[in-house]
Amino acid sequence: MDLTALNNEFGGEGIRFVSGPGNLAVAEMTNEHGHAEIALHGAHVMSFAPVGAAPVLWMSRQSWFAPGKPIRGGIPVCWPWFGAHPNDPALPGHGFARISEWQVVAAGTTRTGGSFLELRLTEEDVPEAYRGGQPFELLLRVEAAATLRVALRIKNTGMDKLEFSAALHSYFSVGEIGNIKIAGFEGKCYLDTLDNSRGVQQGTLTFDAETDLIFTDCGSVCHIEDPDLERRISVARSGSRCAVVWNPWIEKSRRMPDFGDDEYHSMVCVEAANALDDARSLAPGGVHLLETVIGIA
Ligand code: TA6
Repeated sequence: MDLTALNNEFGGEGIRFVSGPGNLAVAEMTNEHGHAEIALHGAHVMSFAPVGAAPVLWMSRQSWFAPGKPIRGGIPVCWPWFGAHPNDPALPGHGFARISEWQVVAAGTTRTGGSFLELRLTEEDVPEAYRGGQPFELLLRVEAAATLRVALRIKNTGMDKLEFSAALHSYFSVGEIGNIKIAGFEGKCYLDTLDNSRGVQQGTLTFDAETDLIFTDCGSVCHIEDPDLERRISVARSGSRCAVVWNPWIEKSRRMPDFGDDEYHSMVCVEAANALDDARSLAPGGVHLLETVIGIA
């Protein structure tokens, strides 16, 4: 659907569809509480900020904005697998949902004056190379106000079980990675994916090297304490028993073409995930909801 048709059908108070980076179709949501931008490509939340606040989500200045390519930053939707495909490394990392073109199905204002957008993906919308799996329906609902709510609804529309892992892979903007602390994982078990070791988090989480931890059964809220930006970002999850915390640090940043060499200083990922033992299986007709709610305290 072109921008004129999108604006005619779904545009309105606080919501308009514009041509964004790479000429991607982007929904701009603006209301008295906050602002957010969502690309239809990948149903990708690209930015969010409460009114009067600095951007909460991080975006690489080297991100791709192109068909078939994932956007580096914001909130990638990782589905139907998290990380590398379990059997075929040639398949795209973190699944095909974030490199597919989603359809707008609803948009408007919420009862409290926020804005919402709903996007849908089914197997017909998936790039040809990645079709052939179980039938499914994904609905992503984004609500932007003073907080940002992102809810991924996964439905098994087929006749066999639908198995998947997933994540809402949120990138947060921070003043300096070496100065932040993340509270909320104290005493929680994790898998360190860098060496496949297991451990228990001692105290708040701090950063002085590449960090890629999957907390396997942790609480539903954590806080990013940022002394440089003088703020505390809350990250709440539901429909997820595991959270992923990632910063690539120097060497991995240099290996990623869509990630500036020095950009690791200004970001951290805290992801609502269904990964490892929290991967899910839906019976025919079954539904799962994976959600994250982000705010500034
Ligand atoms: O969520 C952490 C992680 O799985 C890291 O291992 C790293 O690969 C990151 O995701 C980014 O993955 P991407 O495929 O977007 O480069």
